[in-house]
Amino acid sequence: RLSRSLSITSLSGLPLWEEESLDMQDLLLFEVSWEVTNKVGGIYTVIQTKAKITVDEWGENYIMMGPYYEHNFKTQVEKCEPPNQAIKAAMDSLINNGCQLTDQLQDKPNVIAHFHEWQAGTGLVLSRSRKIPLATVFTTHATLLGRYLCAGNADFYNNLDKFNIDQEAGERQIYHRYCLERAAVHCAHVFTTVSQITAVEANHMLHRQPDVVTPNGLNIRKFSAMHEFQNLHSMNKAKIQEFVRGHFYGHLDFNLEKTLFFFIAGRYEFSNKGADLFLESLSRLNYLLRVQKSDVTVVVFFIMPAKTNNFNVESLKGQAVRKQLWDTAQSVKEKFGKRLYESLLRGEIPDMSKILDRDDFTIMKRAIYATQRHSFPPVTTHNMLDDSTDPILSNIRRIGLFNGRNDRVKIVFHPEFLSSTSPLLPMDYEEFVRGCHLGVFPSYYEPWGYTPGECTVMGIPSVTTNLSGFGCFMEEHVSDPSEYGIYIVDRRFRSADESCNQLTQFMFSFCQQSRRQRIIQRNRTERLSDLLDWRYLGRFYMHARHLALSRSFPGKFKMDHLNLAPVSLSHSLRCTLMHSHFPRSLTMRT
Ligand code: G6P
Ligand code: 1S3
Repeated sequence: RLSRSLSITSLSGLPLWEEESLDMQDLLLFEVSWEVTNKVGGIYTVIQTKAKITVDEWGENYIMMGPYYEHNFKTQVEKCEPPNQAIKAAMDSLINNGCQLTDQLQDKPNVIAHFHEWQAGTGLVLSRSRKIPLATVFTTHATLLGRYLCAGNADFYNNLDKFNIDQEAGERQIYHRYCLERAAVHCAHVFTTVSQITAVEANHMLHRQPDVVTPNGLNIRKFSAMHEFQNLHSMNKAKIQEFVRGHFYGHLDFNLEKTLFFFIAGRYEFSNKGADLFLESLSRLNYLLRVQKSDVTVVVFFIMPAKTNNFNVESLKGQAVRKQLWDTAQSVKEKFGKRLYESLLRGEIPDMSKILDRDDFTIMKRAIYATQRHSFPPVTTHNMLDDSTDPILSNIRRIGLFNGRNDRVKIVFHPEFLSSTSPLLPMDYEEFVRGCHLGVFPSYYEPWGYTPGECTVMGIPSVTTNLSGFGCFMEEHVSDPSEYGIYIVDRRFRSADESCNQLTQFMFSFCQQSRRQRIIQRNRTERLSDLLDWRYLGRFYMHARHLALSRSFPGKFKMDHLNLAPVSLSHSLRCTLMHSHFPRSLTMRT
């Protein structure tokens, strides 16, 4: 049997492999996650975007396992026959005997089982305790305790080594889940996290240092010509502009050609995802744009799902009013055109002041009258169930960004993920991102953070932080990320107030760019996308799998120890994390 020798050399800290193909014939790879075909958050994106390169490598020997939801099954996958006897036997056994495992695996192929997160970890713990011969990998995309502590406003990074983790888990009533997570981590032959910052966190919260860091990639779609993705920006921006025309009807005293669209999107974790810092910075940006008498307007979208009972009337009315104006303009245009045409046929240039009659003017006046409103354009597009306590709304009330006429920063809070079938903003997420100018993701707790990466591969600049896996990765591998449209807010070495000013400054400078500068910057941003391609980052997963094989079946699979340099935390990052001060609390302006 061929052992795969890995020779790792470092290119800016990233390993390079000398490929040697592994004999896959007697191998099976299972990947198990609650988010296989089931979109809860970022793990779904990992699994879904990585599928292609894994299938390229493993073909029919790659099997994913996830929860069965009929709708997802019908819309995302195709039913097929089990690809081989071993799988068929396993499935028959499951079907006939409930979820019991038989000894089908004893003389069958060697199996690698890769589990994601604590929900799937149960399978890992059980298979080890029942001594089933599997090579196991466990990946955590965030530690349970880390997420809870941060969301609870703990001064997390300054106290990483001081938490009594058992006690903290108990107090937060997640002890059972935390134990499962910790057991899976310790049972796995190979443990991985999605970034180095989460590796440090895991070391403290789960007491095991990851063997491999497996950064998250994306499926990069390459355009043959640069202008293609720029055209997509233009087309999708036009759709957002249409929405804005409706939403701000009666208050459209700003120039849409000089209006920039910023957005934040993701799981609604107010301070973890940095919505607190963002709102405070927007208030400062509004002030700066006003005192500088800037003619630029910024419309900021918050796309974070919260509890609602559907769209609100005012937002729907906005789109209806816009549609009515459009229909009126079309019908008047048609009449105008017809009369003009008939007049030209008679060889006459018509009297323009008489070409429209009294009825036409009445229709137009009525349409204009309908655009009058006595309230500000709404901040939310939906009826919020927790309106009075919602953190985004409460902070908007505090800073007073109510979409007033004089505000240069306007806010639209869309508390639901986007959909191309929405009656309000009929766009899917990708179209929306392409149409925006800047994504802003100033997270405090973000093991990786797909959102800025997704912006990058679409050529849209974004803001991230040096507390996010993605931000650290970019800082490590790109000499000046801001040159490429990736602005990294320092939330590590600066006070919260300073971070806020830094973010304000990034956004203010962005507002001062000319259209030409923005186009050039988008071209540069898009060029970074190769770095995030699974074709490149997928090798970390390969490495994890090989390590697991060599640890679980040492007689059969050997790693070339001479060449193997473990992919672990870079020393400098570990030192920084250990010895730096991390500002936590954000002192809000009153
Ligand atoms: C793309 C299009 C251009 C358009 C520009 C608008 O680059 O190809 O035709 O002028 O977008 O850029 P802006 O940053 O103003 O939305
Ligand atoms: C997690 O999802 P989240 O947004 O709750 O996993 C993602 C995929 O690895 C990661 O990008 C994100 O930072 C984590 O937080």
